[in-house]
Amino acid sequence: MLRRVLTISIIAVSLTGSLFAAEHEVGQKEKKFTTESLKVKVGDVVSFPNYDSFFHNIYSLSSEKIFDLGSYPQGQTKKVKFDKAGKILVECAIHPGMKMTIEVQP
Ligand SMILES: [Cu+2]
Repeated sequence: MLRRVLTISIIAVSLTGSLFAAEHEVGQKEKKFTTESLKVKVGDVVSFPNYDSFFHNIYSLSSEKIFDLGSYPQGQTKKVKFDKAGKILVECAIHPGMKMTIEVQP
């Protein structure tokens, strides 16, 4: 009985977690990110649409979220889920001037 209650509450917690997870957008436009900084919550997803007519390659080497989206053309969007709190520096491998930070709050 106790085990069943525990299982149900674990399912409820994980369901609420995903229900409240928000999706944010950080576009790439004119060789810049559409925002220099963004605050999200743990579990949120950020999409990175490319609005430029050339390729971008979004990545991060910050220990809380290491990722590399590879290079992709105009019209394509890639998504990243942030599952750990911290400050993440996001850069573009093709354009060294492109930088922005995502603060993931617990
Ligand atoms: Cu770029």
